[in-house]
Amino acid sequence: MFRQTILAAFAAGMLIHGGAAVAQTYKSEYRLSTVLNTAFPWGQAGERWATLVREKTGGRINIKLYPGVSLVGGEQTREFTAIRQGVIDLAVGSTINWSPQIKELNLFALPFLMPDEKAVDALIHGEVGRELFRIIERREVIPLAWGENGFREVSNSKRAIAAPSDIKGLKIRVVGSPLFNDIFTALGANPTQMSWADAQTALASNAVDGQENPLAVFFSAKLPGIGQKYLTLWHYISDPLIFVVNKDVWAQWTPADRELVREAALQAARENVENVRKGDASLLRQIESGGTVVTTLTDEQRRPFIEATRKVYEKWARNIGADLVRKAEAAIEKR
Ligand code: X2X
Repeated sequence: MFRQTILAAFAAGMLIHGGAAVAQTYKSEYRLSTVLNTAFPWGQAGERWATLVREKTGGRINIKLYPGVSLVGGEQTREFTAIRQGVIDLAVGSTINWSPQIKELNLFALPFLMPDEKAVDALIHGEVGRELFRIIERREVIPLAWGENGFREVSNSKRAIAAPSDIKGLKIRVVGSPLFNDIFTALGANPTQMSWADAQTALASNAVDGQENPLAVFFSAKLPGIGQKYLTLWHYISDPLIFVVNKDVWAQWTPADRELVREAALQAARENVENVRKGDASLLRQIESGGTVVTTLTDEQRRPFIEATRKVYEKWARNIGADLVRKAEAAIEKR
């Protein structure tokens, strides 16, 4: 009899809390926000998460992808606030876009902090990553997994960049917190903040000369086709993605379903990081064979860029929190 009641309650979309049946219906659709669509690893990661959740929950949790940050009219730096407010149920979001609300996420944009993938892993899979998740959770958003947009390389339509003097005077599109303005100003460039949607128009009309984004974005957004002829691999920052859920949505799900959503996020994130990393070599070949002039900085050539942005690094390290930055530096040192 009791068993039947439980089954009937589930069938009616009711959940059992502490033995008492409460009428609680899952939403028919949960809205997942990303900036990029499924032509990019980022959008694919969101889609994969949605698919895995649907499979694992037998369709109880139905997630739909809203790329182009369309739920906030393309204003990617307002995404985190919209997640808190419940306009967005889930997101796979960039640390860059959420750093205006969570200053600690600027950590990943400290110029030349992370020289390689191992350094990224030392942060996201270590104590620093756990601390950042606690900070996000205190802001009432539930973080589940770390993915990757990738190392951001600089491109422009005017000339090859091999030294800070080459970047002088170039109009460079940036997004995120004022940290990016500070970096490019210190290098003598002319940074201008705008959304990704506006950036593509601005690049196509030559309103700006250049931009910075990972190889997969540069390639799949077809930036060479709109005049971005010069690409410099300088690995100045890497941009992790974070898989999150709005906290009221999270609370609404049964503990068992929450675990399934978490597992799905971890799996989708792991696959996303693998895809981004193993895709880079072949992307680079395609970019080069398409006629883009690629400049790969040697360690020696990176040094003047590091020196030119050192004061910006120190200023923002204080802003982010000296303790957290020291912890990150130590973890990278030990990698
Ligand atoms: O706007 C960008 O450059 C992008 C797509 O990489 C981010 O959302 C941070």
